Amino acid sequence: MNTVRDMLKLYFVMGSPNCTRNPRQVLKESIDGGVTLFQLREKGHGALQGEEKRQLAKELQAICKENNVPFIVNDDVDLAIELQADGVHIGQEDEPIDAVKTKIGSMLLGVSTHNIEEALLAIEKGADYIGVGPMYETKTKSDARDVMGPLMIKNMRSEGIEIPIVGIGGISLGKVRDVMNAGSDGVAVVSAISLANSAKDAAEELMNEIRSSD
Ligand code: TZP
Ligand code: MG
Repeated sequence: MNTVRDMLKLYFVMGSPNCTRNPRQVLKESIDGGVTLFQLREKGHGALQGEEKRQLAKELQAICKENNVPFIVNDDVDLAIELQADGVHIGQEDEPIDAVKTKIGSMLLGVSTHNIEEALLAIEKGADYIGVGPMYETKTKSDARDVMGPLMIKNMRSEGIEIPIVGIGGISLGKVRDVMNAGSDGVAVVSAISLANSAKDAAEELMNEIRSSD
């Protein structure tokens, strides 16, 4: 069984609006390239809803299962429970962390955080890992907070925060090492994989940079 830290190494976050081709194919290729964790984040312009979203979620979950990659659902706690996903990821604007924790029981809980206070609260309320970002400028999330850079992760570690951390936001090849060296356990990316000509090559190249940061 992989630890949460292992799973966070190369965390691919994606929904159909982030892809220019079939998200099932993009996911499969990315896993072939070494993705260690997948989050369905079906959000933004053109995002599927209702039954269409449920169907996509089931198909992507099946691809994850076949390839032993844990499957996380963004925001939609009810869908995560219905599908018995491996986990849920929530932000500061979603349901309170402790309420979600109670609902999901032993499923993994990830929480997006932007400062030390939010990180400490997430830990207190039972998060299994935290996302920290945006590390860099991103076009993917229209309501992203101000860029904080890898320094925020370094500061969290200096404050004694030991929970598994994944940096997110604008991370692409060449930026991975700084995020890892700041104390991150991995990198979470959307467009660096979802919009690459080859999701497999993109994931492989990112993984090489992650490995060389150790
Ligand atoms: N949360 C903070 S930034 C971001 C999310 C979901 C989007 C990251 O997308 P990209 O394409 O990797 O910059
Ligand atoms: Mg959210």
